[in-house]
Amino acid sequence: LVNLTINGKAVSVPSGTKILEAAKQVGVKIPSLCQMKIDEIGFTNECASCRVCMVSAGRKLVPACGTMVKEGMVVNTNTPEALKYRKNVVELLLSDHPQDCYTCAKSGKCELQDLAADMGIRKIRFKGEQSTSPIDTSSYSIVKDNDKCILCRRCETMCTEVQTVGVLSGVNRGFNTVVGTFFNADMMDTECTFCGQCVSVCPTGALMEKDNTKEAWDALAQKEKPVMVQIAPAVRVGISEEFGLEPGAISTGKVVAALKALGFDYVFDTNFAADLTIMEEANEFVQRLTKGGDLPIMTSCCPAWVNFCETQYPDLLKYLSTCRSPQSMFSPVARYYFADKVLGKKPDEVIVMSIMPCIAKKYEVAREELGKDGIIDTDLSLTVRELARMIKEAGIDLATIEDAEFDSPLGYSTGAADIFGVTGGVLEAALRTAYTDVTKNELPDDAIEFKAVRGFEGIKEATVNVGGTDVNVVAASSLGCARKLMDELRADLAAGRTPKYHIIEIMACPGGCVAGGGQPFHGGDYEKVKARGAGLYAIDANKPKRKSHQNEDIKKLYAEFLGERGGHNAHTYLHTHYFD
Ligand code: HC0
Ligand code: SF4
Repeated sequence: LVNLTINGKAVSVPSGTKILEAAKQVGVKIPSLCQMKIDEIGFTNECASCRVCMVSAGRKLVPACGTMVKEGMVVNTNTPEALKYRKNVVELLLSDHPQDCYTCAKSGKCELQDLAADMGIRKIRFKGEQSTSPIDTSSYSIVKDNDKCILCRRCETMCTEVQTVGVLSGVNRGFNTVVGTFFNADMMDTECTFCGQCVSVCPTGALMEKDNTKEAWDALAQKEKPVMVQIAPAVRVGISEEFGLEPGAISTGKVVAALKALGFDYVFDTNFAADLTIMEEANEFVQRLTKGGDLPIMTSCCPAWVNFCETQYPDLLKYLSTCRSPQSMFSPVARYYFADKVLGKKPDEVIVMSIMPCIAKKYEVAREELGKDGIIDTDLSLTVRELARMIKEAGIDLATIEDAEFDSPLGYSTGAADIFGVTGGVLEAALRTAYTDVTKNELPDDAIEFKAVRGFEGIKEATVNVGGTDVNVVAASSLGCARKLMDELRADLAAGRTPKYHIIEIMACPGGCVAGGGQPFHGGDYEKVKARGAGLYAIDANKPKRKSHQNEDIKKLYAEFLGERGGHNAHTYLHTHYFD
């Protein structure tokens, strides 16, 4: 251990520790903009580029994020020199930053704004040249505004090291440096998967979701067409933080009530369609298993993972389940079944929206194949953050609003559906039903929790005996972890080996949808993400029914509309195909 003092407090830390980390151990917070470390997901951004964390070490000023502790070191974070240096750095950053905090999408959540406020900066002393780049609005999901970029490189580290996609990187030199794309292509023309993890770690408004709240307000203002909305599993535990509730607090009834108060005519649950996804996906797996089909089967509900597979592993697309995601199963059921049967409306006489913890879902809903006869299935997909803004704009306090119930029949779900929102959950839900499909028996209540695929490790595997067959399963979250599994699968196939797994679940965001790119910003605090996951497991544990095949409304839907599992209608409305 190395012994040093920080602001007069003695601390002992392993050698190799940086001053900034050591300071945390004695409760000393050193401001920083570029530094962010999330051990759980292997994300470390310590490029020491912003110089906001300068502290006095002996007679020198050093960047705390990039300087290792030394035996006997005396660190002082608040000498006059350090305070002045740090303030100057922020003032210089502000001198080349658009002065539009009032109207910036990140206002109130911006780390640069917070820092300027904490440092008591009251005017921009330096007037200099301003960088100007066009704002990239080319995609359905992301708005990239380089003028707001402070070159912290968190997005680059996320995209390159954790997600292994490599879309974003620093280009040019000196004042002309920007975080750009290959040949400065528009985001829509890159291999971006729209996972949104770069947005999740951006400290400013340089990377944001595309804001579709105006279209949502317009839809609510018109009176001709009823507006239906579905909310994803991870929304109910994510949104709580936006309203001052504890991370992971379960706000299901409150979100429903807030959506009704906003004027949505029917509030339904994506979870209903998650149960439906399990019915189709478990059936597809059992068919492939028993009839010699392509194994492993890979889950297809995460749209960023589907984008990744299409661009990076087109040779493996046949292993993807043909099941649409729950979002994209829900919408045709609402449009072609509920609208007709309950409302007596034609498919184009209703509006179907979704609230998702995800920005890739905005891209998913724009896919032409997820529609019929020129009518797109899902009209609009909003993130949790956009919904929170709408709720605040309407003056509704989610924290105190009285709970309301989902509308019926597309509002009922089993516990299996809730856990979709956390890594390993889809796999666990599928096993609960696949077991019954194969053995015709029910898993006993004390055996339905597959603990081996729970938790926040990037790759979790298990072997489950299903009716005498050992089924090898694996769940991966983050595209970097997905890449490991895909490279392994490719190598096995090339060598003529039997692939190792029967079922592969992939979620692009590390931790699953609870860490989605459309969730409230976690600011690097992964405990929040874990709390959201725990919230979903708690909902599952407290539901009376916890297996998708026990959902009576789903059985009714098959009887009245879909016919057989995996049958003709199911294929028309619930399955899809992919593009290389
Ligand atoms: Fe997810 Fe989903 S679980 S991708 O993470 O499968 O976004 O929450 O809605 O569609 O259900 C996100 C979350 C969903 C879908 C579901 C799946
Ligand atoms: Fe990379 Fe994901 Fe950001 Fe696209 S959305 S640039 S893939 S981190």
